[in-house]
Formats: sequence, C-alpha cells, structure tokens
Amino acid sequence: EPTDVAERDSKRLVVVSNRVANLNAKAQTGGLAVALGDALSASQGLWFGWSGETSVDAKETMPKIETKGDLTVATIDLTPEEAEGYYLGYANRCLWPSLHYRLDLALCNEEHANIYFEVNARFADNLMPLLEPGDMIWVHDYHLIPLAEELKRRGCTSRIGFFLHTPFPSPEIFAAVPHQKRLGDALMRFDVVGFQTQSDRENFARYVCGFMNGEELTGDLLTAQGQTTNAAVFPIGIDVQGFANLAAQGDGQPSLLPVAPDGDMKTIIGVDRLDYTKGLPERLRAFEALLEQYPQHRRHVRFVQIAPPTRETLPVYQDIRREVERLVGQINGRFGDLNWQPVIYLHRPFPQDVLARLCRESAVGMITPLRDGMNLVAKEYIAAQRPEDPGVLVLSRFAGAAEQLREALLINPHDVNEMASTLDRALTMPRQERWARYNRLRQRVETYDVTNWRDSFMQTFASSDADPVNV
Ligand code: ADQ
Repeated sequence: EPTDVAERDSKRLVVVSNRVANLNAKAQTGGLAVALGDALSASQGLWFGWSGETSVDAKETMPKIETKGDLTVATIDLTPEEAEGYYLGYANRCLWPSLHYRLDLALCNEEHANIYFEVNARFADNLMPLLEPGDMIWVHDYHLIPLAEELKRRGCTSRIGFFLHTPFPSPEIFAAVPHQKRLGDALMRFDVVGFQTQSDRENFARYVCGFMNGEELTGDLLTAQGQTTNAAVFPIGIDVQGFANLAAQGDGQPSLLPVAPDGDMKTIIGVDRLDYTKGLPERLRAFEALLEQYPQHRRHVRFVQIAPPTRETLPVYQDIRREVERLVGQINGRFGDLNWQPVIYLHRPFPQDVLARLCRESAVGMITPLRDGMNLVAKEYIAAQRPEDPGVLVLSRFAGAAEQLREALLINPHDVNEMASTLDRALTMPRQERWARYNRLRQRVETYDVTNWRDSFMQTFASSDADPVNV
C-alpha cells in the first residue's frame, strides 16, 4: 500500500509560486523544491510562476510551457513596471517588512499596490486556461495573497490552498499595513490557509475575529463575512537524511577551514541571506562582546558568516550590507592578529554540500533572526551534526523554528550581552549535555521534515470542506 499521500491522491496538484524552482540544477535544489517537485510528478501536476524575466511585451505573450518528466512547468514574464511594482515594490518593500514586524521599513506606494493586485489578476488570467476541473491548487507566499479571489472571480471551482512562508504578525501590526482589508478578505477566499507556527495561526485568528468581525468555528475553521477557511499549522522542514548525507561526505577529508597548529580552534557558523530580518549586525556585535568579555576565547574561536546577496537593488539591502561589512572590518581590525582572523565573511552563495560540511565542522550554529517564518538553516545545522560529538544550536526565540527546537539555547536576538554569554556557554558545554540536547532536536527535525510538511498540508487540503461542485 502506498504510504505517500502525494502518490495516492488522484487529483492533479497545481503549485503556484512567485518563482518556479529550477529542478534541473540538482545540486542547488533545496528540499522544498524537491518535495514539491516529487508531489507534482506523482500527480502529473503543473508548476506555475514568474520566469524571473522581464519583457516589454509580456502582457501580450502566452505562458511558456515546458514538460520536465512527469510535471509541467508554465511561466510568464512580467513587464519591467510589473516587476518593479509587484515584486520589488509592494511585495518586498511593503509586505515583507510588515510581516516581519518592521513597519518602520515598510514603504507603501499606491501605484505599487495597484500593480501587485493587477499582477495577481494577470497570474489568474494566464493560469485559468491551464486548469482542469478538480485540480488542487496550492499557492505559496505573500506575493500571491489575492490569487484565490482572482481565480474564483474567473469561475474557478477547484479547491485553493495557501501557505505563508513568513510570519503572520500580531493583528495590530497587520492592521497597519496599507490595503490590509483587501488582503484579509483575500486570505479568507482560500479553502486552506497554512502557517508555520501556532503563534502565526493565533495572530491570524485574532485578526479575523478582532478586525474582520469573524469568529472561530470548530476544528481549525475560521469564518468572516460569509467566507469560511481552514486555518492550520504546517511547520516546514528539510530533507534530513539528504542533508546529513551531504554533511558526512566530508568525513575523512581535510577540513574546509584552516586548521590551527594546536588544533584548538572552534568555529561558530551563521548562514543567512543578507536580509535585515536575519539579525546579522546584532549577531556580529554579540561575537565582538564575546571576545571583549571572555578573552579566554580570543585566538581559539572564529565566526564564519555566509551571507549571499538578496534583493540588492533595494536601498535597505544596500544599507544592511554596508553595516555588516563595517562591523566585520571593525572586529577583525580590533581583535585579529597576524595569524588569526576572527570573522570570515563570505558574501556569495555556496553549494549545499559545502554548507552541510561547514555546519558539521562548526561547534556552534548561530541562528539569530529578529523574525523568521521558520528558518531552515537551524534544522540543517542539526541534521549536519556528528551524532557522537554534536555542536550546539544557538537560536532566536523569534524564529518559527524555536517552537519545535526547544532544546536549542534560545536567545533574544536584540540582547547582545545575553547572546555573548550564551555563546560562551555553547563553546564550553560538556559533551554529555550537547549530546542530550542534540538527540531531542534531531528527533524533532526528523518528525517535522519536509515530507511531513507537504503530506500534512495535502491531507488537510484533500479533506477540507469540498466545494459542492467538485464532490
Ligand atoms: P529564507 O528567508 O530564505 O526562507 P531559510 O528558511 O533559512 O530562510 O532558508 C534558506 C535556505 O537557503 C536554506 O536551505 C539555506 O541552506 C539556503 N542558503 C542560505 N545561504 C546560502 C548560500 N550562501 N548558498 C546556498 N544556499 C544558501 C523563507 C522564510 C523562512 C522559511 C523558508 C521556508 O523567510 O522563514 O523557513 O522560507 O518556508
């Protein structure tokens, strides 16, 4: 009997996301893309999204359709104005900061907002002809909140689910986002709305009840203004064994990092897109405070921060980069010496196997976002450890991952001194305690892996109140 919901389900799966994963680039493809790709292949499904390209005649061009094994990939281009207004504008300058509690950084230009809603309408126009009756449509992330509403307006009767990869902020924050009412109404048009954590779901329920006049029904159902949706929690995870295998590939090979002559050099690792939500300046200041307040670690610890570029054309991203690079220079200049560089900062992407091996070589994983939907690197760090001699995870309380990874050393990423003393504790933790914590964390990461995430979403989706037309 098949155990895989994706294989068992006879309905065709349609995934819609801003960008479509490049399933050809095997080495670079993350667990999420593989898990969705597998489910799509199993149902001979369709993945629809933006090509990432802009062209002036995009609005007059048909979607580009490619078959990749058992699945079909359909993409559309955007016009330069659409990419600017929808993607860089409303989605990334207004929604992204707001959903991460940074109203101070939210820039909401009225024209950008209009283009955001128009591009969602255009996604719906282009997707409609590709749909078949009974499809299960799974929409991803904050770029596409209005999509269910637009599809239903065009007569789509399929069930439509949504998964939010970012946090859903407290209702007082969400209520302050320009066009929040349209977004709230649009979310209620999905049959299932999935969140990373209980607290995100709670925030959404409080928004629906407190700001939309709605109420909680039995189970996970919420209702407001004549619309009912199933709002539930599906913590995303990783391909644990896959990542562990990559990490173990380096065993028996020379270390990726320089080896100290006396062997007495511990590594703290951070891996994050260079985004202001990831708490990089605070983390660097904490490392500086460690060297300042715990001089015994000087020349015996290094901090490796891998921070690939992201959304580089936006000014706030240029600001955060400047700040990070200034701090790296400051710390290296102040504490480094001729044969010890305290901070190794790498501003580019790396292949997964290198990241996995670096995590395995590091005594401490330092994952301290100010806010994060989940944070997969926290889970990857655990998966990469040597079971007999594991490292220690230092994790922000404000990462969604903290809801499951309770045996990590949980910190407040705004509190530099608390982080410094926690780093000292992590660097000196006895093996017995490291091992006990690791075992619990590893179990948790294995339980909530990427397959569990996908299958539990699809199960809820398949069993949620069906539209009468499709029964
Ligand atoms: P992100 O904000 O991108 O994702 P995260 O969950 O940490 O954050 O995922 C990043 C992924 O990119 C990890 O798999 C990591 O290994 C990889 N990566 C990071 N740096 C890299 C580098 N230099 N080279 C190559 N790969 C690198 C959003 C939300 C998160 C949520 C995920 C999934 O912001 O909160 O966990 O989606 O839902």
